Parts: sequence; C-alpha cells; structure tokens
Amino acid sequence: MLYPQTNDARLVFSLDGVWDFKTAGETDYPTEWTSAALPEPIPMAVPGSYNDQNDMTDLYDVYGWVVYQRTFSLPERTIEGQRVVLRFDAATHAADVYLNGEKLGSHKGGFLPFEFDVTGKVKAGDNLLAVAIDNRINQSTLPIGNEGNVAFFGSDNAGIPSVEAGKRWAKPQNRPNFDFFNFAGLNRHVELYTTPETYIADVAVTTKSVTEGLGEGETGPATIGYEVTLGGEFAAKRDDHVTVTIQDEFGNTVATATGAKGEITLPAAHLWNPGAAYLYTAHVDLAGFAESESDEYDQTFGIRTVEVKDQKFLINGKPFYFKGFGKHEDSYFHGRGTDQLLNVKDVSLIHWLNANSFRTSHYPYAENMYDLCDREGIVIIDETPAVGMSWPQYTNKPLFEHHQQVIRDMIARDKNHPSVVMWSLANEPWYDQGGEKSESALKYFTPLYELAHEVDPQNRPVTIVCCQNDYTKDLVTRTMDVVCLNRYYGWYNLSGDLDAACYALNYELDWWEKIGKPVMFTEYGADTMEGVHGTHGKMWSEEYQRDYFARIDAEIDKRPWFIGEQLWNFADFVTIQGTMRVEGNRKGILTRDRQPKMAAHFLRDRWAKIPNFGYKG
Ligand code: BDP
Repeated sequence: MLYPQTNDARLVFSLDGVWDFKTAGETDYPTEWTSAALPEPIPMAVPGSYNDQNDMTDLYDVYGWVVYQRTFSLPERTIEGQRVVLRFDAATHAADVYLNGEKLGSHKGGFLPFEFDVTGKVKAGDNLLAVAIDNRINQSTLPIGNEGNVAFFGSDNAGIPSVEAGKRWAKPQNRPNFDFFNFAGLNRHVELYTTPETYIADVAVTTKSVTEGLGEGETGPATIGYEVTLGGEFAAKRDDHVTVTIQDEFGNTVATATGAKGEITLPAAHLWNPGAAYLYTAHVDLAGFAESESDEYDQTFGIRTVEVKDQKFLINGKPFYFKGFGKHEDSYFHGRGTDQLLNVKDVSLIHWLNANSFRTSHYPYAENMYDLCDREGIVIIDETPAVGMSWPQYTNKPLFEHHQQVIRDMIARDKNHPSVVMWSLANEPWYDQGGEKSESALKYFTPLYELAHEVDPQNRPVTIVCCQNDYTKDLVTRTMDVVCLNRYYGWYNLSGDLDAACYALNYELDWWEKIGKPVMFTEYGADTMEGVHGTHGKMWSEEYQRDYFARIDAEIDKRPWFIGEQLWNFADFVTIQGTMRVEGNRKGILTRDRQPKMAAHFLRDRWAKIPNFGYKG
C-alpha cells in the first residue's frame, strides 16, 4: 500500500488535529455517536494515544470502546472527477469507521494502515467523520491479550478468600500478555487523498544484481527490477502507458524505462549501505486518456542485496554485524503516538551511540521512521505484532489467518525500504514444551516463514525472536534463516552472578554452534534505575548494567558466527503497573526522556570500535 503523496496528480489532506473524543462501553458504543455530534466530548490530539491526554479521567484504565469524531470540508473543485480515499496509518486495535453516518467498514489490528474508497461520499460543506476504536485484546488478536475479569457482584462469592473476592469484584481491565503498556487510539496520521480514477496502486522495486566489494563512494554496474500495479476501471488497458524514470540523489535522471514491469541496468550505481545510505527515486508516470487523467508517484529505494550464507549475514555481499537494540514507540504524553521530532532525536541518539540497527519490537512502527532510517543508513529488523503467543494458540485457525494477513500487510507496506533487512514473524512465542506442543508450533510457523519469503519481492531473510527456553525442545527457532535469541542470564536467572551467567551462556552457545546458523542477540539486558550506584555494582545500579554488557559481550566476541548484539532496550518504557516494574521497564540504556545511563557510554565506546562490516572476518 503506497503512502499518500501530493504531486501534480494527487492531493493529500491531513485530518490530524484536535478531534472530539468520548469513552463508550465495554462491548459497544451508542450508534447515535456515529451520526451526530458527541455529547460533552473532550479534546483529543491525533496522532497520539488517548491514554495520557486527559487528567480529569484516568484514560489508562479504559477497557473497551472509545469514539473519535471530527468534521472537515473540502473545496469541490479539488475532488471533482477524482478518486478520493480515506486512510488511517493505524488505529489501535480495532476500528469501525463512519462517514456522514454511513459505516464504511471495520479493521482489525492496531499497527498497519487501512483505507476506504470514499469517492462520491464526501459531500459539499461539513462532513462528519466518526471512528469507534476498541482497545481490547484477546487470544485471537495480535498482540495477544487476556479478557478482563468479569465483575461478579452478589452473595455467590460468600466464603471465598478475600483476595479472590477482590479480584472478582474489581472492574475489568486489559491484561496484556506482553510487557509494554497497551497504548491505544489514533496513534498515527489520518488523511484523505485523491488520485485520478485510473491510478498507480503499487510500486515494487528490487535489486537484481550489484557490483560486490565497492568501497564507500565507489560506483559500479547494478540491475534493478520494478513492477507497477495499476488500479481503477481502465487499469488493464494502461500497462503500456507507464513510464519509469530513475533519478539519483540529486534529482538527475540516470535511466528510463516503459511498461509496468521490467529491469533496468545502471552502469554506475551507488549502493545503499548501513552508515552510508544512498537513495534513488523511481518516478512513475501513468499517461491518462486525457492530461487530467494522468497519475504519478515517486518511490524512493536503495540498491542493495541481503543474503544469509555460511553463518554470515551479507549486505551487498559483505558480512554485516548488528549493533543496536530493540526499541518501542513510547514517549511522555504521546504514549505510542507517532512523533517526527522524537524519531529525529532517536536517530541522532542511534548515531551518537555508534549503533547501526534496531528491531521494531514488538510491532511494525509508523512509516516515517522507516523513511528516516532509509535516509540515515540505519538497519531495521521489521517485526509483526505477534507477541505473547503460546500453546494452544498454535491450533487457533482465526489467529493463524490473522497472522497471515498481518505478514502480508506488513511486507506490502515495507517492501521497498532499503533499511529493512529481515522480517521477524513473532516475539517470544512460547514453544519449547516438547512433544505435540512443540510440533504444533512448528506446524503453525513453517507456513508463515514460507509466506514471508513468498510475498517479499526482495526475498529478505526471515526470523523469529525466541525467548529464554529449553532450546533442545524448541523446534521452530532452528528452522529460521537467522537464530535470534532473547537471553537474560544474569538478570531473570542467575541474578546478580555474572560469572555463572557467562558460564551458562557459553554452555548454551556450544549447542547453537552445532546447528550451523548465524546467531545474534535480539534482547539481553538488566533493569537499571538511573542514579543508583555502588562500588561493586549490584543489580539495578548503573554499574551493574555496564558490567553486564561488558561481561556478556566479551563472551559473544569469541564466536565468529555470532553476528550481532541488539540489547534490550534503547530507552525505558511504560508497562502495566506491577511489582517488577518501577514506572515501567527500566532496561533502557537511555532513560525514557532519552538521557544516557552509564552503560550507554560504555556501549558508545565499544561500538565505535566495531565496524559495520567484517567484524568477525
Ligand atoms: C522479553 C520481552 C520484552 C520484555 C523483556 C523484559 O520480549 O518485551 O520487555 O523480556 O522482561 O521477554 O524486560
């Protein structure tokens, strides 16, 4: 799905701003709220999670539906004869959308875009747009949640212990099966955009071949492939009216081609490399029957290859080493609301840390972050929102089908980003129970692994991120292209004993060595309260976090097939309240307001000495 863009043929109208908002019921919302002004609404900024935007009511406690509303009007001449589309970059987690009282449709899943063709439905004057959003998650959603407890009033609970009685009495609440707060609402942009009636529906660009071994700034021959998909009534008849112009970073035309599909060879191509990005633009023109019916779209892309070979992760044929972290979309006030300033700040911190990569733990991020990473040469492992899974979910057909859909949608959205080098199917599904349970997980994930390869025009490596487990019974992780380990030796287990932690880690790594695949950390870390210190660095102190990374990193440095270290986490982030969490998860090497803890300085020095390529030979 192409991101909306304004150009000579298209117009984007942002619907961001302050909307009207009201919390509704646990299982439903009043239908009249979708066709008439909300009674006594409160203001709500879009994009942004709703949870932290109001101090009169505790919106962290919402369980169920809320309704957002706004009006808009458009000059008729801008949409006359055009196709008009209403797009949500995301709505978390399920949404029903109404325009002027008419239901346009629904969408399930909180982290990927969806849109409705509203041609002919936008009227002159004020239009009323209403969006009802449900934040509940359950065993058939991604991420996985547990249904809230059911309030149980009356005398039937006589005789049960007090805590149990209290639990039954308590109001229902979201109980996520994961360790980040379930921020919800319109977290991303909302827009209306126009296209001509016959239009460019999709563009895919792939790298067919490059000149391997090019140094920074050097150029060499490369071949790219492209495929343009058209939509609309006359789409089938317009394929030969497509022209593709390739422009270099300065906007100079370096090649042209005609037709909806083809290959182009560039005699002196610049490659996209981690730390040394180079972006081209494929300018796609679709000539219409009349000038006013023509469409155009600019798709940026990078020329680079990605491949797993002989226990190495190759970018442009050279062995890449991942230095970085898992992140979250999380910040003060915004919750999970997308924020370009924060993205720019985070990217500057990634550079400051001498890191080169991150994982979009635990869901696909807003698209503008990928654009920024394309431009800044930062490498991304792109993850689905499949977090919190365990048996018997592997036998849940609706969940499996939703998982397939999410993989298709994520890859359709992100396929052209040179920054994305690998897909992660899920975070920490629990599947090491052995026997039938382990086998059912393998049956569940094998077709998803194959699907990701099949639908990605660039055929990137595919992985799954596995939790601390009995790896001998885990049948899935070893079938992936790269083994991604989340390990907490020295924190959740062997707590505070880094000697034992290193011993246990090596014990496990000896086992993985025999599997013969490239292995990397996608999580390891220690909760750390900024300002807590000690001469001997005990748990929770800044010294312990620094020593933890120093000790564990020294062990993985000994293994040539260990291809990367993505620690947990870039910054502190909010979770549900609990006895293990002090205002959230504190494993950040930065605080939530992005100030470095002691470990950040250690890692900055370490990563300065580790090159992007060839670290392990
Ligand atoms: C891992 C999860 C991550 C958690 C982390 C932790 O993948 O989401 O935040 O542990 O406990 O199991 O800090």
